[in-house]
Amino acid sequence: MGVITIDRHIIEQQSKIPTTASGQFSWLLCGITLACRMIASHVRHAGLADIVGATGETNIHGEEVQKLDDAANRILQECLGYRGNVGIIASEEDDEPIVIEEGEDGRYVVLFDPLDGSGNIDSAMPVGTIFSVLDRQGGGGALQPGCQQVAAGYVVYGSSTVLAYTTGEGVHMFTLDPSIGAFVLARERVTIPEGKVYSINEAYYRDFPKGYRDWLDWTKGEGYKARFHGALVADFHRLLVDGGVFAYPETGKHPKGKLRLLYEANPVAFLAEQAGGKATDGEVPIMSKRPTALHERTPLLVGHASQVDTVQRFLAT
Ligand code: FDP
Repeated sequence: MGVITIDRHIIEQQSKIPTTASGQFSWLLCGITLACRMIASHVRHAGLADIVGATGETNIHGEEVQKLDDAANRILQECLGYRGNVGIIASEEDDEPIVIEEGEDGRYVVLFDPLDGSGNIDSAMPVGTIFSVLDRQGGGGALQPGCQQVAAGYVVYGSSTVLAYTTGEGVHMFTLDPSIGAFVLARERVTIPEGKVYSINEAYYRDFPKGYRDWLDWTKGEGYKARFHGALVADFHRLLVDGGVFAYPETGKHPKGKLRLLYEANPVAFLAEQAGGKATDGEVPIMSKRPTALHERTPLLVGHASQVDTVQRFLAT
């Protein structure tokens, strides 16, 4: 069988689905994986080149833009801009979506957070890229519910660089082999193990809704471990590998949750469901939510199905 690179995997997956077998969709996904390899190289060289620290600007969310945020955003824009089939791109770093191709050729919308957890850069902690792909053929633009995603994935730039993606046929994981510059298949059809691990910023305990506080109290003495990286992609990757549950609920500072529905919660929810898990905002499934704004925020509870159910029982009381 030989080495299965991500490009080969994507093409083989797509050839199984006659409606998307034109190669156009594969060409689009290969643009994302190329961009992520380039971002990985920037992340690895961050301490060596003059690309650590802030640009001095703030983004639409009022957050300081890091130099690597800016570089990662430009790389994705560039790699997707010439695909020919990308109509709209929307990024955490840009106020408005960028229209690349108005006509029918611009069939896909790509939404992304180019460098998730960028607060981790200066301390050499993991960061990531996360993306969601929508089809415009049903007439929708960037504001489509998550259940209409045609692909989603992330790359975590950690002790190794790992990519996971889904096109609705399971979740597949690849490791970047730096010696050949390619993502190589590591695991196919990943499922979330149950795992007694929770990932939540417990420093906000007093600010969480009562159900979350009751659940956190209950976990003590139940054999749980806590893991929180401060980067959604890294925490979600750990969850896919080791199991458990991740939550970022409503807080006083972020009454609607902190994470962004379209390019953080939706792709994570699609991956989680494809890996046998669940993702909810505490009331409704994340992928059923109808977005009304590009940078809309949502509470997020995601993980192994039975672990999510346990939290929800506390939320319901
Ligand atoms: P960041 O702002 O550094 O990009 O995307 C929001 C996010 O990171 C998530 O990746 C992460 O889970 C969360 O914020 C961490 O927020 P807190 O520092 O409030 O815990």
